[in-house]
Amino acid sequence: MPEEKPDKKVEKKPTDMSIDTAVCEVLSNCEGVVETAFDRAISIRPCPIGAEGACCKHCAMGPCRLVAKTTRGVCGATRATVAARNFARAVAAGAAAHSDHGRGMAFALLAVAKGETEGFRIRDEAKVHAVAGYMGIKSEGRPIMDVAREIAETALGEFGKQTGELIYLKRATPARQELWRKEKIAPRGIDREVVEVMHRTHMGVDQDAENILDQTLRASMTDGWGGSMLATDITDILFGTPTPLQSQVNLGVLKDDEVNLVVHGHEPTLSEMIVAASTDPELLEYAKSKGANGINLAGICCTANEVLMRHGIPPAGNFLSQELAIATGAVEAMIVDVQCIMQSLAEVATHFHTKVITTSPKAKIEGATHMEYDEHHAYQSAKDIVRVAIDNYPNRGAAKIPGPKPDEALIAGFSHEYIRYMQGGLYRGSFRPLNDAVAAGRIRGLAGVVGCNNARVAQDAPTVQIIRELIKNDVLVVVTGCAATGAAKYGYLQPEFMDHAGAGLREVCEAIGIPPVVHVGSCVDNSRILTILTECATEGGLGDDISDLPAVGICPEYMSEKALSIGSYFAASGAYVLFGLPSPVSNSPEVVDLIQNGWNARFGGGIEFEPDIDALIAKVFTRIDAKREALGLAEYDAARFGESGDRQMEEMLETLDKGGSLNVYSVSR
Ligand code: NFS
Repeated sequence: MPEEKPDKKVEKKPTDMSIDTAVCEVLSNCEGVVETAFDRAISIRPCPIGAEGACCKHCAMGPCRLVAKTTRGVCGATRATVAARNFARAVAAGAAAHSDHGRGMAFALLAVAKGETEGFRIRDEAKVHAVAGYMGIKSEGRPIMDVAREIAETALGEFGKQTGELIYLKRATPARQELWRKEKIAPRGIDREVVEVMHRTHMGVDQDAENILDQTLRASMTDGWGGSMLATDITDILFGTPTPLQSQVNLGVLKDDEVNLVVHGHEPTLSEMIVAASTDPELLEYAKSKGANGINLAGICCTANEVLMRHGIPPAGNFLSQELAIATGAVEAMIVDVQCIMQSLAEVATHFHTKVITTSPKAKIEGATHMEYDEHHAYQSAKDIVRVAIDNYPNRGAAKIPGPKPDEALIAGFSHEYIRYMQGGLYRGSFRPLNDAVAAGRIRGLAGVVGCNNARVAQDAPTVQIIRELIKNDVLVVVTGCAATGAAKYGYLQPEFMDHAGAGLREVCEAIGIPPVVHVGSCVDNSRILTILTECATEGGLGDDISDLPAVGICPEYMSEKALSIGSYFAASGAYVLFGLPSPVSNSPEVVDLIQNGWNARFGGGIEFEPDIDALIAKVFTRIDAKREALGLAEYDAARFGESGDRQMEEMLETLDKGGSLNVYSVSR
C-alpha cells in the first residue's frame, strides 16, 4: 500500500489551527520538536470515501467503496444502506460510551449504599428523594442508604432490561411519550438497543435505511434518557448537585511553583477523590518536602467539567489542548480514565517529565503508567496517584506556562435545579419567567451549544462565532462539554459578557440572575438540557412539547461518536440539531433527507450538517423564528426591549465574591 502523502500545499501557522493564544504559544514552542494532533491533521488527509459514509467494511468480501458509478456493494447493499449502517454504528458506540459511564456511576452508588467504599458518601439527599420519585421508589421514612441501594439496583436493571420501556421516558412530556410509542421507537433496555444496532448492521441483516435509522434513534435514546440521565442523577447524589461558582480557565491555570496534576477523561469517581487528596495535609506536607508550594489540580475534557461544576477546579483546556498541557513542561502527572484521550499523550510525554497515568481497566495506553483505580479503596487509590505526581516534581525541567489572560474568569455550576430555583426560590421555583420572556420576545429563543473540538477546524473558532451571534440576537445559550470550556476561554461565561447580549436577553438574565451563556456541565449533562427543555414545554405558554419550542441544538466542532448519539437523541426528543462539519452520510442523499426531513416530519426534530458557519447561524434564526410563528408569538424585534432588570445577577456575584455559598435547595450540605 502506498504511504499516505502529506499534502505539500498545506502550510498552516498555529494561529490558523486555534484561536486560543495560549494554545498557539505552546504550539510554537512545539514546532519541529513535539508532534501534536494539529500537525497530524495537516499531514493526514481525511479519507474522502469514509468521510461521506461511502465505505462498507462489514464483511470480508469488501471493503466496498460505493463511489463514482458503483452504487452497490458485492452483496448488493445500496449507498443508503451503507451510509445508514455506518451512522448507526457510530451512534451505538457513542451511546455505549455514555451509558457505560452511567453504569459505572450506578455501581459506585451501590457500593456506597452497601458500605463497601471508603471515601464516598451521599452528598445530596434531596436528589435521592427526587430520583426515587422518578423511579417510582418509595423513599419517605426509609433510611437514605436503603433508598440509595434501591436506586442503584433499579438503575442497573435498566441496562439489562429486555422488554418494556426505560423508566426515565416518563420524564418526557406526555405528548412526546405518546409519539415515541406511536412511532415505535421507545427504547427497551440500554444494552439491548445497543446490541441490536450491532446485530442489525451485521452483514445481511437490516437492509432498509429508515428501519436501521429507527433502531439508531432507539439506541441514542438509551443514552439521553438512559445512561446519561442516570449518570447525571447519580453523580449529583454522590458528589452534589451543582450550584454557581467561580473559577479560571486555560493553560495558564497551571502553576510554576506547585505540583500540577491534570485530571482528564470522563468519569468523576476518581477525580472527586483526587480533589480531596490534593488538599490532604499529609500530601501537602509531602509536596513541600519535595520543594513545591502546594498541589494544583486542573482538568481537561469532561472530567474537567465534572470537577469544575462541583468544586470550581479550573479546566486547563478542552479536547485539543490535552497534548499541549503536557507540552508546557509543567505537568507532573496527567491522570486519565476513559474517552477522548489521545493515544499520543504517552508520546508527547516522552519529551517532558510528565507521567501519563491510566486508571481504568477499560483503557490502557502503551508507554503510560497504569495504576488501576479501585473504588472500594477510592481515597487510597487517589492518594497513591497524587504521591506519584509529587515524587515527579523534582524532575520538572524548564517549563513555559502561557500566562492567563485577564478575561479568563468564569461562572459555572448551573444545574437545572438551580435554574428553576433562580426563577422563584425554593418553594415557588418554576420556568415561568423564562417562558414569559420567550413569549414576549425578550428572549428570541433557546440554543444548546455543545460538543467537541475537531482538529479539522480552528479550535474554538466556530463555537465562539456562533455563541456571540446568538446572544447578540437575544438567544439564550446553554453550553456543555468542550464547547463550554471553549466559551469560557474567551470570557463568555463572565458576567461582563452580558454587555454583548441583546437588550431583551440582558434584561431577563439580570432579572433571573443567570448569565446569557449558561454552563450546565459535561457531555452526559446534556441530559440536563433535556430536562430544561421538558420543563419549558410543561410550564405552558410555549406549546406542549420540546418540538414546539423555539429552540435548537448546535454542535459546532463535532469529533466524537458520542456527539452523533447526542444529536440523534435530541432529534428524537423534538429538537433540531445543526452540526458544523460535513455530513458523514453525504454519500446517500436518501439518508441525508431521512435524518433531516424524515425525522423532522415524524418527531419535530432532525439533524443537519452545515460546515458553513454563517449559513448555520442563519438556519438557527430561521428555525427559531418559524417556531415562534407557529406558536403565534410576537415577531422578534431586537429594538423592542432595553430596560434593565432588578440585577439579581449582581447580587449573586457579590455573594460569590465574598466567598458565600449559593447552596440553597439541597438539604444535606
Ligand atoms: Ni463530549 Fe466530553 Fe469533549 Fe467531545 Fe470529548 S470531552 S463527552 S465527546 S471532546 S465534548
